[in-house]
Amino acid sequence: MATGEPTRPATTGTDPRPRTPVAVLGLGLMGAALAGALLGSGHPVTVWNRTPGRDADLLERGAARADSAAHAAASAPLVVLCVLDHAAARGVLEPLADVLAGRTLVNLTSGTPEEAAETAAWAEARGIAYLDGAIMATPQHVGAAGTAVLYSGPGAAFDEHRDTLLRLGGASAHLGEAPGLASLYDTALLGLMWASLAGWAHGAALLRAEGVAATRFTPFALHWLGAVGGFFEFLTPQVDSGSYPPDATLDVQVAALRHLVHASRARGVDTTLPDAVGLLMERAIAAGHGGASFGAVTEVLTAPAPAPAPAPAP
Ligand code: FVH
Repeated sequence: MATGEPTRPATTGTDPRPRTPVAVLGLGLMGAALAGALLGSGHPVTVWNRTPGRDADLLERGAARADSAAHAAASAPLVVLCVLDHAAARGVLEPLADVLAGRTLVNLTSGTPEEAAETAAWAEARGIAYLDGAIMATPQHVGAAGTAVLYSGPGAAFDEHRDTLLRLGGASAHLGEAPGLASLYDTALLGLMWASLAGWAHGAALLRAEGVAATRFTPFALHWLGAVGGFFEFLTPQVDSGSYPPDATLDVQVAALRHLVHASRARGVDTTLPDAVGLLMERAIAAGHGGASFGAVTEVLTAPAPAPAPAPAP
């Protein structure tokens, strides 16, 4: 059984609310950070990891070690799972069905919306309250007030453990009952991150071609991202309404994009990124949105690509 097994919820500091015991399964970089944040918030924490020996620091901080995942899960009403991927998660969970019944399982392993729905159905059929979650942070930011962990699944399960879950990230939110929502938001936000990082990298490469260091470029990039955030807010009601009155038309913007392609080519900088953005803009223009705002690009992103023009007759 779990050594030093917690016997009752603890309280801590000035916050008199009792601390729910939590079991943490998976002590990789993220799992260890999750367990550490809960320990730091006064929760009794029992930990388990597939490979022994990754819990030394946590034990020193008061965690209890379980000699199996089942013993860890049996130690707490709230079980947090954070392992490599969906296959690993299901491998851990399958043998725990009986011991998890009647408890709340929070799965913070990355996966697809479909995998989340599959695990949610597995859990529901076994009387396990299941929340899927996406951690929008790296381990060092777990537990911070500004950190967001996005959850989906039964609102009652989130409400029951809200205080505990908010101690993993003060900006966390419950997105809705559909189990795949957290993963869908996660992948959408990661897409925004990768596109933004790609845009920054392209700009840094373009300026480096003229001997300008990234340390000079990034402050301007950060300032400009503030304005770009304003563009998001300007376009949001347009995307929801399907009406795109322009601040700058796509016709005007695609002309400016061609300047980026020209400047890149003239400096030997790859144009894959601006070419891809230009393709989307051209498709929206071809669909009749040349006089619309950039928001009209969403119309072609959700529509099938036009069939390629037939090859000209010989
Ligand atoms: N690290 C990060 O910044 C990101 C932030 C966003 C969310 N991700 C997701 O969190 C999951 C865990 O990621 P991680 O960074 O903790 O990953 P590792 O440090 O490599 O630890 C992996 C743990 O998973 C265990 N594990 C792997 N395979 C299995 C298996 N078949 N059965 C049981 N456990 C397994 C591994 O155990 P061990 O190798 O120590 O025995 C680690 O505990 C992940 O979904 C990220 O996408 C992190």
